Amino acid sequence: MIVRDIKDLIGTEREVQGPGWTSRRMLLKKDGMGFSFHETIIPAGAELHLWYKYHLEAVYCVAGNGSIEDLATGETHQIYDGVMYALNEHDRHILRGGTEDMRLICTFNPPVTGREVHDKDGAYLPDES
Ligand code: 9YT
Repeated sequence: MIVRDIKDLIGTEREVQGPGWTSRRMLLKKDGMGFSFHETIIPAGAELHLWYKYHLEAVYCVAGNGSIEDLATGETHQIYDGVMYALNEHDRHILRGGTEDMRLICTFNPPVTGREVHDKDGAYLPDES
């Protein structure tokens, strides 16, 4: 069994930051679950252009607010405590922080391996190990 307290991850190798996001990676590929599991903080007002070409991601908001724009349809969906979105078609999107920092629980399939950050297209590169 794996039991982890987020407080023990802050400031370690498992905390990764990029422009407009901080990710605390509670489960990684090496933990052997077949998916990774993260807490992600998106500050108020942030704007991220993302396109997970090589991963599927599901995201569940547990605090704060923001929105996601689906670049295939032009639709924007509000995000707040209780809303989940799943990028089941590797959907290109813009994630926007709202008026309060968003706290998101995210899972990636296949799992991220460690300290991935987005490339110029907003993707994490595939794991080739
Ligand atoms: C929601 C999203 O994709 N934010 C970017 C960071 C990512 N969730 C991660 O690595 O935790």
